[in-house]
Amino acid sequence: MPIARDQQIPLVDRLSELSGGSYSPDVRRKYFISGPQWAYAYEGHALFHAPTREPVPFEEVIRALGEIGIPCWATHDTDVIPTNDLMTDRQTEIVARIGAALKSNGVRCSMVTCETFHHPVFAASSAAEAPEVREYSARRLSNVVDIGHELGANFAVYWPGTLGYMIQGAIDETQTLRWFADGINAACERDIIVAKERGRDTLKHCLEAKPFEPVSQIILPTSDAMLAFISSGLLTHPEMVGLNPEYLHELMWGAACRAALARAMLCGKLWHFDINDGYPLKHDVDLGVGLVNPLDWLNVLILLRSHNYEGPFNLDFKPPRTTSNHGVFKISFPTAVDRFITLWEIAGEAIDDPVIKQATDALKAGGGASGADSADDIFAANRELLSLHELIAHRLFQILIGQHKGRIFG
Ligand code: 3MF
Ligand code: MG
Ligand code: MG
Repeated sequence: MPIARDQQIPLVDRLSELSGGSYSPDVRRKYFISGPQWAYAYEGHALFHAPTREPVPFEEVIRALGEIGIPCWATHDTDVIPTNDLMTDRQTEIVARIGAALKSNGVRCSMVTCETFHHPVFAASSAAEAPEVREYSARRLSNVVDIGHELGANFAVYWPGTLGYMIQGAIDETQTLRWFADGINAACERDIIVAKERGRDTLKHCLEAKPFEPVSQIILPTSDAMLAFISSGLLTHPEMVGLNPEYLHELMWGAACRAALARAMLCGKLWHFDINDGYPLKHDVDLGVGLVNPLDWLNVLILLRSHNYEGPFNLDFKPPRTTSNHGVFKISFPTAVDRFITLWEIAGEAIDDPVIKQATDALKAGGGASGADSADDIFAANRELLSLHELIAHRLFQILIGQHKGRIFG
């Protein structure tokens, strides 16, 4: 039987209730989760897609985050301020309105980011050959630092989506990287001045890599490339610059995201993390966290919990194109948060699991071979222990689906 239009929202609400397992807003607020303006307000548009949803102004996004229990909000400058109003009195007015909306909904601005990919001024990237484009970029980046301090943010993120090309040969990559560094340096230098004036800490400036899309070749395609860039000597304040890896961006080039995060952590640069889901070696589908790779996600969170990652988890996903504005509010955002919290808590259980603990300890203890120079003796002494790797993997699966608590199918 067709579901009449006026019955559809009640049906969605009833089935959401029935599905259960959701956390209260107060519980959700205990986690360092941010909801980006652009994710909540995503209208369903893309290269081959016209919008399917209504625009959502920041007042409504911030109100919804407050009601759902997402404690932080993040934004690009142009998500909330029209390009031609940036750096004018209009910007001051809008930022004041944002501050008031955050305050009245009990939401905090954790991160600001400069949009350097959508407006045609950035058609040749923020580090284009034309000097006036680069001067404008430096002003925009510095302006975002000002907005960040005004709104109380602690992080600034930079995704250089157009720093590259469709067709190679026309630009010299080494030159482009030097110019890109000039922009980041301008932001850091501005930050040092503003932070001092306001008696605040400087922001954490986080670089976000993506292997391709919108341009086919991005010059800084992976988190590892970003790490090399940070330590290249081109930055005047490398200590102020770290990473914002995105789960799917690493998967897009075929990485083990967990290993990419481990490398960033070892460099002391894992500061901010965009969370979502999708498929390896495909485009940036930005699905909600845990919907495709829950076991991989569990493993990622085990790593982060084991190493006391304390940065934000930014819900950089796109509510599916067919979802209504009500669906974004009622299903997309709350369920993404709840899957994240569930996986985070399960990760805690896995870390404390006695089977995994004993297996890991045994692997580290080794078999105690006596002949230190004999490959055969060492191999023989350890022969049975390596089976524990697969047992650990099975145990993680059991913990993920609750089988360690006795759930079996008859
Ligand atoms: C693109 C992204 C971006 C960045 C954002 C923050 C629109 O794939 O992931 O989201 O996260 O620009 O700098
Ligand atoms: Mg992102
Ligand atoms: Mg993405």
